[in-house]
Amino acid sequence: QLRRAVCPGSFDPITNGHLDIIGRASKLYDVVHVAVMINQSKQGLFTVEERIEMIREVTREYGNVQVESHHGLLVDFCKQRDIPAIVKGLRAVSDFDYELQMAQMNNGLSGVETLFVPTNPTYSFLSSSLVKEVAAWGGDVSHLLPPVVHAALTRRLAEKRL
Ligand code: COD
Repeated sequence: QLRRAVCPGSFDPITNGHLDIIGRASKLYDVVHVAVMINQSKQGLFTVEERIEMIREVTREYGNVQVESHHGLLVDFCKQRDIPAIVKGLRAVSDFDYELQMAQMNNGLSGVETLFVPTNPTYSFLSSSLVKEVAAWGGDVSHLLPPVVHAALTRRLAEKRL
């Protein structure tokens, strides 16, 4: 039986911080599912399809990463695929409060476990929303994103300015 885990998120867009966690999870599990969770109340900068395409491209080299979207509860995504573990990155104590709540709720709902991986300190301040804000004001974020994602972000922000 293959050992599976899921890395869930919005990934709007995927950053080097996300990628670091996915890459580390891919060494610990046979298959890592990346779940792009659909949140209809949040309008993304990228469509879910675009996010999935970018994640596929930057995780291809790992060889054991499967990328899908999901509309609904994360525990249902896990149940449908027989995934017993959620892997999350923890950036700072501030993440812990909410992450602990979600981990306990998810465990109570279905028994799924959550494992926390400490963020690589290089990326402890990094979030998709900060990257978008800094890039929108012309700041250099090229060291925080995979090159294809940085190119896509630059293009999308230029389109929005037109
Ligand atoms: N370094 C390391 N890890 C990072 C970094 C970084 N710099 N940035 C993000 N991460 C990791 C974190 O583990 C984070 O949780 C994950 O990547 C995803 O980050 P985002 O910002 O893309 O996604 P979020 O925080 O919007 O994701 C929240 C979920 C979509 C996972 C959550 O809302 C969810 O599970 N929703 C589904 C509905 C559901 O089941 N709700 C009930 C939950 S109890």
